[in-house]
Amino acid sequence: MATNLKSLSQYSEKNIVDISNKKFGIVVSEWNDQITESLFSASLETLLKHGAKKDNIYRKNVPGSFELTLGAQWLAEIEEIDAVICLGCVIQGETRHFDFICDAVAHGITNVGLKYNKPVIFGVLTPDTMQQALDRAGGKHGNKGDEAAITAVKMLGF
Ligand code: DLZ
Repeated sequence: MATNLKSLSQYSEKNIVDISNKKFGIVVSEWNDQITESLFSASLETLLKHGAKKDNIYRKNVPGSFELTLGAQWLAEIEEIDAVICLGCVIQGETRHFDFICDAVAHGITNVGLKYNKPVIFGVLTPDTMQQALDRAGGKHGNKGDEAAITAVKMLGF
């Protein structure tokens, strides 16, 4: 993705662009799928609402959030794909698994975006409890899948 240099007179505060011809990859972790399916539905709905075409949206499932990085790489390396959204949910447990997975996926996703020079969005919930996850997957704190999609759209406006 080449950066589209805009002067101040062309600047739009909301940074929303025409995405009708943009292609999106969405990587969905199957772990905690009650949550990640809800994140996916919200992401999809938001992309469609902003003008993306269903035929331009590609979904890949991975077993857990740890695998989101490689899934993101497989989609990001496809030249036609403009942005990748990674959706997962890692719930704090009693093991150190949580820290390893969260650190790995945060760094991994960042690196994929830098390597392919495309937006690769971190739509991963890292709550302490399932209730907190539900609150952020269509509950009282909204839906982070929607926010992840908006972030992708905004980044395409740069
Ligand atoms: C192993 C594991 C655990 C304990 N917890 C979660 C979780 O809360 N959320 C999640 O997305 N994945 C979890 N996983 C699976 C790992 O992400 C990964 O799939 C395995 O460690 C295999 O690499």
